[in-house]
Order: sequence, then C-alpha cells, then structure tokens
Amino acid sequence: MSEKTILRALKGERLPVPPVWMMRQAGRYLPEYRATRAQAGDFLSLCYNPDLAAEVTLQPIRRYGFDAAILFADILLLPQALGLDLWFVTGEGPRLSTVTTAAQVAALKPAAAIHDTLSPIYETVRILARELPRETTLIGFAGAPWTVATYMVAGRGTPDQAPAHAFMAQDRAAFAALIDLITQGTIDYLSAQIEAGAEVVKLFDSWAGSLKGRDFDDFALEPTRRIIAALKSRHPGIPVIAFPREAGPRYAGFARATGADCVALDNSVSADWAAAEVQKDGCVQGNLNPRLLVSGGDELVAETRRIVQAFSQGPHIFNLGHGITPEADPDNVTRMLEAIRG
Ligand code: 1CP
Repeated sequence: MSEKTILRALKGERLPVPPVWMMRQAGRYLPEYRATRAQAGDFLSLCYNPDLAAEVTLQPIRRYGFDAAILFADILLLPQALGLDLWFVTGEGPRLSTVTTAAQVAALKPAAAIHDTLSPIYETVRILARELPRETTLIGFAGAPWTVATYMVAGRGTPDQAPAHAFMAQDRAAFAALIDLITQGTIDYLSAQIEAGAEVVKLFDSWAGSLKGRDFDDFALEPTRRIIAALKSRHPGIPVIAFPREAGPRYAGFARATGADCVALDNSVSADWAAAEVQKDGCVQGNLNPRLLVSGGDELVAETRRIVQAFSQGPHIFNLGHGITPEADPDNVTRMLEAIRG
C-alpha cells in the first residue's frame, strides 16, 4: 500500500491529480449532517459526543470519497476549556463570556487543565483513526491564537475584530499574555490529537488579514512558529497546514518563517500569483471560491480546472478558499470532483 496522497503532497511531491478535501465538508449543506445534529440536540452536544462527531466526520467521506477527513469539532472549544462560557445562538452563531483585562487573563485556567474538557474530542479522533478508509488522511485542527483571542475578547464573531485590536492597543503586555496562554493550550491540544491518531494538523487563522506589520509578526506569525516548532519537537515529522486567511502579500514567505509544511490560500489571492510566490516554498492548499458551489454551472467547472492547472507544476491539495456554505448544492460538489479527477 503506497503512502496516502495528502501526506505525499505535504512532503512536497507533485501529483498528477491533486488530492482534495473541503473546509466545513461536514456541515449543514448535507441532509445527513442536519439529521445527526438534530439527533445530538445541538451543535455543542454534537461536538462532545464522540460517536456522533465521528459519524458526521465520516459522512462526506462516504458520499464523496475525499482524500482527507477533518475532525468534527470547533475552534471555540479551547476557550471553553480555558474557563470561558460558550453557547451557540441558533441562526446567529457562537457567544462566549469575555476577557478584556489583565486580571481576567490571569483568572483563566492553565493550559494543563484543558484535557478535563477536551478529552471527548480525543476519543472522536481515536474512533476515526480506526474507522476511516485506509487511503483517507485524518486531519486534526485548532484555531490559531490570534483568531481564538478575537472571539475570547469580543465574545462573538466580529467583522473587523475591533475589540481585540482595542485590547492590544490599551495593554499590549496583557494581550500578549493571553496569546501566550492560547499558544500553550493549542500545543497541548494538538499534541493530544496527534497522540490519538491525527496524521496532519491545521491551524485556522481566519482573521489574520486584520493584522498588519509588527502586529502580524507578533500575533500571527510568531505564535504559529512556536506551535509548529513545539509540535515537531514532540512528534517528529508531523505535517502542519497553516491558514493565515486574507494575509494577502504576507502569504509569501509564511511557510519559511513558520515551518509550516503547507499554506492554505483563501480565494482573494490569485492562483497564478500564489503558484509563483507561495508554492515555490512547498505545498499549497486551495483556493476555489465557495460561492461557486452554490451557483454551479460552467463557471464552477472552468474555475476548478483553472486552479488545478495553475498549481500543476508543484505540490497542491485542492480545497476551497473558505468553508462550504449551508446554501451549497451537494451535487455541485460532485461536479467539482469530476472536474478535478476527470
Ligand atoms: O449550526 C451548525 O451546525 C454549526 C455550524 C458549524 C460547524 C459545522 C460551526 C459553528 N462550527 C462547525 C464545525 C467546524 N468549525 C469545523 C469542523 C470540521 C469541518 O471543517 O468540517 C471546523 C474546522 C471549524 C473551524 C472554525 N470554527 C473556524 C475556522 C474556520 C473558518 O470557518 O474561518 C471558525 C472561525 C469557527 C467559529 C465558528 N463556529 C461556528 C460558526 C458559525 C463560527 C463562525 C462564527 C463567526 O465568526 O461569527
């Protein structure tokens, strides 16, 4: 049995057909996901139920035969494990109790305490490591510290991350202490996922685009570098995918600066630019606009082929530029796969 395609691409191999998976591939666009979530009762109960979380992780693999499965969980479980309240408001999104002062940062739980809350997630990983088809790669994940901090400071998703920027401006040392705690917790969380059977881990820095200059260096690049260095020292050879979403020109050099094996690209960067400036340092992942899985048609097929072609001279994992949306048509995913695999 030859090595899994995703692991080969992550080592820098150029493959004739790129391996493929999709961000949010287990999600509300699939009727079988909606049924299992209803069975669980709510989103958080689904995350913390290892049998049902493993089931929804497997659903898109059964339906489409993606080359990777991503653990079903959420980046906001770590703040909960650090002591914040977390709940989801139907139709609106996540809500958390907030951290806006040095004293509140100091009152959070230590990183070592996270396993008390997160151990069901490791059980989900163990089930998946047993049940996935042998050719499918299991990806674990966490939020990158900046993105996680934006939710902890604001208590919810924000369009411009203004509350986190305000905390940073008002007390940079306290904000840096929060980033340090999340960084340590993320190392322990991802390490436990790897011990349970994750073969690759991904860091989602969904809001990296709002950090500029020195702030990008201190709060996107440096925490990512520290997490990757610690994981690779504990688990030699573990591949890491970094997703500094909307980093724009800062995508160039990001893999070299952080030690990431692969950089995931959002759909605001052109595939031709990224092939020249980012792929020269190793594997890239991306970057179809998820909107095309709603609209479909010839544009979906043409754009999918264009991305495959643009990245065909180097290592590439096909993916979306961001998560698939609930309005996407499941048949459009099949059309996308046919355009990739022929
Ligand atoms: O109603 C539902 O069923 C919940 C929708 C949902 C899902 C399917 C949420 C709530 N989280 C998830 C799962 C999830 N989240 C995964 C599972 C694996 C997969 O990809 O299939 C992953 C990797 C995430 C990561 C995540 N959660 C990110 C980073 C990636 C991204 O999309 O930018 C972020 C920012 C979150 C927070 C979050 N969780 C859920 C929502 C709606 C949000 C965004 C909130 C906001 O900013 O307003």
